Amino acid sequence: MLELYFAPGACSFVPHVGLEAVKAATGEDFKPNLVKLHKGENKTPEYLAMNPDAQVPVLVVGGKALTQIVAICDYLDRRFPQAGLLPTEPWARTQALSQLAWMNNTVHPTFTRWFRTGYFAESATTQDEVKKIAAGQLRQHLERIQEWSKAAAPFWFGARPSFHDAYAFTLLRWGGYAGTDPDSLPAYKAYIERVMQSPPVAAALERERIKLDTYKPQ
Ligand SMILES: N[C@@H](CCC(=O)N[C@@H](CS)C(=O)NCC(=O)O)C(=O)O
Repeated sequence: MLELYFAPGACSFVPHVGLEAVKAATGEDFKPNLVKLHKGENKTPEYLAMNPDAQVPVLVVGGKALTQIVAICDYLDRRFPQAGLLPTEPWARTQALSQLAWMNNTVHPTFTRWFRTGYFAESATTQDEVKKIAAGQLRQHLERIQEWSKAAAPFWFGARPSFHDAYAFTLLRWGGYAGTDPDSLPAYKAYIERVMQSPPVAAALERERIKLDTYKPQ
């Protein structure tokens, strides 16, 4: 059976939703393994043997570990084409991977600067600057996602929710911590409210016990 190592509210939500969509479309079940990051469960020798970067997600397939969201999503889509997770036409599929890679390698690391500022600067003054710059960049990234979300009908790729919808939810939720009020991005928020109601996303939200309730004015 497929296994997913995930942490509530983390980026592992993206393959988590993908696996729920696969289960709904094909009946293929998965074992969810909760990793408590705050307790260092991602730093044990056993975990580091699966992912030396000490990160979630990890997908285990037949005893072998697969890391990196973009690769995990590509694998799930190729293995379960009947789930319709990504477009099949070559150009549309590659564009979809381009958007997913951008969320993963550009937006996501900007949040890392906000959440884990201590990795990037030592003094409190410099950390404040790093956070302020990251928060401004995040806002711009979220505005770009809002523009894309206006084409969602009702989801990113049409009728069925997929990885991009899950990442869009995760990034808007994280934006709340960094001072972006979801109400200030009304089209994005309305789209995410639809996404949250879809059965695969609702199942993953329930398992992770998370909501879109993180906003704190800075
Ligand atoms: N590029 C990686 C990013 C993974 C990542 O940043 N994971 C974070 C959670 S969102 C993590 O596990 N961080 C470990 C920690 O915070 O200790 C991927 O696509 O899998």
